Amino acid sequence: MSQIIEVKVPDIGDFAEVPVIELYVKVGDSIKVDDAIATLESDKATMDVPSTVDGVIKEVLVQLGSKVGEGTVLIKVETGGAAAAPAPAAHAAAPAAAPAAAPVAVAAAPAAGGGVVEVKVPDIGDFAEVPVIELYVKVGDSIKVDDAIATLESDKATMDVPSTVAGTIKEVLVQLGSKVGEGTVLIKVETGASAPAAAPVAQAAAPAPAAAAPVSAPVSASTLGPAVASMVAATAPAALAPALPAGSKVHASPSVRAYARELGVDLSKVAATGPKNRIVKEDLTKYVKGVMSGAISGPVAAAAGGVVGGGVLDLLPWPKVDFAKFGEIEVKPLSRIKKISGQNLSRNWVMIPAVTYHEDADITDIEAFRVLLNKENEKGGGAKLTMLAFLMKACVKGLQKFPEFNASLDGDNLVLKKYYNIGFAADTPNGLMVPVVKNVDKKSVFELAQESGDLAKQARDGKLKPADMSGACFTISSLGGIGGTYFAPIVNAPEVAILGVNKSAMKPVWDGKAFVPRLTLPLSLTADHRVIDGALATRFNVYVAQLLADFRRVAL
Ligand code: CAO
Repeated sequence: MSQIIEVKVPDIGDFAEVPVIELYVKVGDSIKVDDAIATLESDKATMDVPSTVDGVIKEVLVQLGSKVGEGTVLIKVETGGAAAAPAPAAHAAAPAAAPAAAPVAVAAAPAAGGGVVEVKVPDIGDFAEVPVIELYVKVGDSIKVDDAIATLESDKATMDVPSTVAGTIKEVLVQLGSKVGEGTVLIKVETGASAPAAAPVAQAAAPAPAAAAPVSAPVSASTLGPAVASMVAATAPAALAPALPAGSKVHASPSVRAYARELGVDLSKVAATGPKNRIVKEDLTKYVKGVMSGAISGPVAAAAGGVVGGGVLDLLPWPKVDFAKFGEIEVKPLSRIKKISGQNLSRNWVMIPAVTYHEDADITDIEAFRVLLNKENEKGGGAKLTMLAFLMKACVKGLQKFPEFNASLDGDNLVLKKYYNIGFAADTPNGLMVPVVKNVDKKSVFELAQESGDLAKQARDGKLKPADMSGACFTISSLGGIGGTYFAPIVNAPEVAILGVNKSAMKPVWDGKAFVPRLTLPLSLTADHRVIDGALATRFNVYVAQLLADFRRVAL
């Protein structure tokens, strides 16, 4: 039985009249739990309000600029009979994530005539250990009241922490990934008369180029992923003039920032059209389209002017063919999963300079061992051991030996993870899904077989939850049950490598005296060349093959 459920603004602290500055939904949209409905902006912070239900939107009760407070109904959603309605009224299930937008109350007032003032994390609700996912400041920067210091991300929302004072930053006490809570000191700022009035080194040293002046450097890889950047460079060898003067702070909601991070776009290059010079999602989309086509419009266009269209790599529009002219056709919409995974795959294919490396692993002994254990197990009724489970264990050992594989690129930094979660591609009737087995290093091969089997079943039954598909460090794509010899899997960003596996086959292997039959497993490792070079990738492959050839090594 379907029902209509209201989704309301959760507890957002003491604010009663907070404007809606972005609205992501319209009547007729389908929405899932945690999808953003709108962004609200108080004096001091912006916050996304996520949906608490799955369903189809029947009514949108606010518009851009509407003033809302706790309990304001944002949308009415028709939930399907099968839809998991976590609570009859949305407010009951209001995400605890609602970041309390309370102003920074804990910062001391700037001392008259100057002094060093600490700026702390304000009341952010019940969250004590919220990671810093973006940091916008460094020592020596000058900062104004309301300039963003950092973005924090809880389970359900992201929020910017603005400065409450103006001055020069003397100390930055957190870094990317630091866990913070209410009261954590983020920065120390020298305020007042003693603080330099003018912009400090970073800004003074980099005057903004005039928008119309061509710049000689090519488009930087950090502007947009390197593959895109190189396409643009080929088309328009002039660099893009920044939309903002170098060093300026950009204004954008957490969701826009997250989207920009996903696309690899430097927001300072994007021209803002939103209120108070905010970058809205459309600005970002327009910027990316402009870069992709080499026809940047607005303030950015001037720099590329005169060059666009001259290159050999101009992107052509997707071919539009009237197939019916040539014979009978049937039009079938792509499944939702195919649409989403298609976008991710395209981005990863275009933006990651990936190389695939092949290796053969001798799995004669481990396969015999697996078959033996499964026979023994049949009697006991235990979980069936799969090659995938052994592969997971071997890969984690590889990640531990070569930590660059257990990493993600974040701008100019490499984030090295100390946990070992492995995603695996699962072929489902609706398309490709990647469930994630967590803490593989702490589980036995039996547990891994059981858990990956359960997750693969849930994937096929369409029952995976977002949490089951997040947090992977590395992915395995096994086509071994189907066949094939080798293939080139696409890296699942922001991971930096993926291992593809095909069907094992008996092959003659020279042992120094004679050819002997060995069961051989073809491995295909694709790695992001920005992080992993060919020598390292081959070392990883050789190591994993060694572990599979003699699984006792995993215990060492
Ligand atoms: N070589 C030879 N045989 C293999 C093998 C290999 N590398 N891997 C699995 N097999 C065998 C299994 O032992 C099993 O045989 P039995 O039934 O006789 O025991 C059979 O093939 C079927 O295995 P499976 O594929 O169902 O199970 P799995 O645990 O090996 O894999 C899963 C699970 C989820 C990885 C798999 O079902 C799947 O969905 N694979 C597709 C992944 C995919 O689509 N990748 C492409 C992504 S890019 O487009």
